[in-house]
Amino acid sequence: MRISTTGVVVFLLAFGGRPEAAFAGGVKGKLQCPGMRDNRDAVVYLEGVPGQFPPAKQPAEIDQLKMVFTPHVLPVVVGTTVKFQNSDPVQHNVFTPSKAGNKFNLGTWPKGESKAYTFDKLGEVRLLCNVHPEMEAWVIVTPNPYFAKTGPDGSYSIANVPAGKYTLKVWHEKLKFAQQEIEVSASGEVVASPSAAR
Ligand SMILES: [Cu+2]
Repeated sequence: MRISTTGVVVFLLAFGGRPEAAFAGGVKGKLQCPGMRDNRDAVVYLEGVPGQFPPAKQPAEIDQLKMVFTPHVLPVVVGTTVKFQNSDPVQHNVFTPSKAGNKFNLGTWPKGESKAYTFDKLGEVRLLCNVHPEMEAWVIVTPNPYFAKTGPDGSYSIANVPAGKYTLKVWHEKLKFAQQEIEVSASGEVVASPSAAR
């Protein structure tokens, strides 16, 4: 069998350097969050993806700025360390009543300082500040990096998902969404837009 030079070049152009791209698809959709200001801050994630998913070496970060936790919702892979920064000229505290956060209380610290916590359990972790009761944020600890957060228009996109059958779940601080079974093929995109139960 003879393989033409042109054929090899075309093959390399198509698959060179990123062989995983040939065996992965994507999941995208658009969610509606009825009764909310807009459709942002829902976390869409996949359960049942086989494999080990080490957390990023760089910590994620949540800032306390102008009396607000930013971002308000932070999805992370289990094992990820999050650095809590205080950028305000007043003292802030960070604690959680949530089991998935082992009910930590990191203490209270001034502007320019930070403390870190490593999230080692799956689930939702509600963050509060005992100095300012109106401050609230959420860390959503997921089993793998196949998650996305919706933007104001409700759209999300999860890229480079290995082919397989998974359960697509949605977390939202106030709404419950139906979960959905999906099948991702080696290429191409699955569209999944589960709806919120009222
Ligand atoms: Cu505070």
